[in-house]
Amino acid sequence: MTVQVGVIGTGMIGQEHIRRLTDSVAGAEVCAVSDMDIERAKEVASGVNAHAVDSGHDLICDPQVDAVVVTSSGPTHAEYVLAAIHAGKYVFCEKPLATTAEDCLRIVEAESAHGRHLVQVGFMRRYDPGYRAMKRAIDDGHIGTPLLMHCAHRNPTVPETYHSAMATHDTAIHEIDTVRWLLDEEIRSVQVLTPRPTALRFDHLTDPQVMLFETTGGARVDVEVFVNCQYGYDIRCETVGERGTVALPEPSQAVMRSHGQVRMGLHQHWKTRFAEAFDVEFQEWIGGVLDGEVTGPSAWDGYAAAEIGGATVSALHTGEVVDVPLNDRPPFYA
Ligand code: ISE
Repeated sequence: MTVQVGVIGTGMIGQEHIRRLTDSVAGAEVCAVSDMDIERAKEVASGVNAHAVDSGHDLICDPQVDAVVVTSSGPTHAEYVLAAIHAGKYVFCEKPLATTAEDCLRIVEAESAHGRHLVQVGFMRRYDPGYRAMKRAIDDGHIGTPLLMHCAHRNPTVPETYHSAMATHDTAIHEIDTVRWLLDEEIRSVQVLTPRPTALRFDHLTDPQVMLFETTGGARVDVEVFVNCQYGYDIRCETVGERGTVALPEPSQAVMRSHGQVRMGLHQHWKTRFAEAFDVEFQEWIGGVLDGEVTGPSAWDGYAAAEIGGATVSALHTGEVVDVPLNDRPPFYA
């Protein structure tokens, strides 16, 4: 059987996922797309033999659509995810699940009331081979109890529209999710340090930022977010345990030896650095839809990331240690 997928949002990431679902993922076909810009939707649709529909809500109700992918702008996510749940359709939503913790909770409540897991959030790092190997090493006890994690998230540059809170909601949200997933613990408090800013940034932006998280089990995590590092897209993570450490490998690139030097290229964009992770993520999601059981990052993970993100932005503004006001996890998401 082939899953007929409808994609809401045909911007950069929407087009990437449409291409991926068409060319790389087995068992899926994109049958419908929508966008605020209907001309763009028509153009993208014609490239993959799909049809363009007038709105995201029409796409969700389209009887041909089995499952929905939401890649429209963040503020529209909650209404589309809620509509998909009401229609009883599987929905893959790019991060963030919603722009407020309250809206994430509405989704959690709607899905729990529906009684079946329909929502998956696009935290693609859980599908990256390096992160997966790290998770296995931790779970298999190879480094003992994890005590510390050191992470860095560096982008070469960001546009002028990027502001200081986006360092959390748009960028560190990936580390927030991976820390919770790797350690299988919640983040209970956060503080943000702001070193001397880089001169190579727009004035309104605090960059770099260092986020210090404490988990419920007492592990400490530092996350450097530096979005004007100039030199490349560089993601680092090392977990320090009682008996050893485990770190992400250098993403595979050709190693050149010439002119008396050893050189290796660096990724410049998350699209290429995490291309394999995105492919695996969609293949597993489609497999889950076909099996009637999606197992990826849940609406609860989307809610937790939003709540921890909110506390992180408060910590940036106050300079204080801020406790994360996380609700208790309902058994439905155990
Ligand atoms: C972007 O939205 C992403 O999700 C990337 O992974 C991240 O590196 C980047 O900072 C974000 O803007």
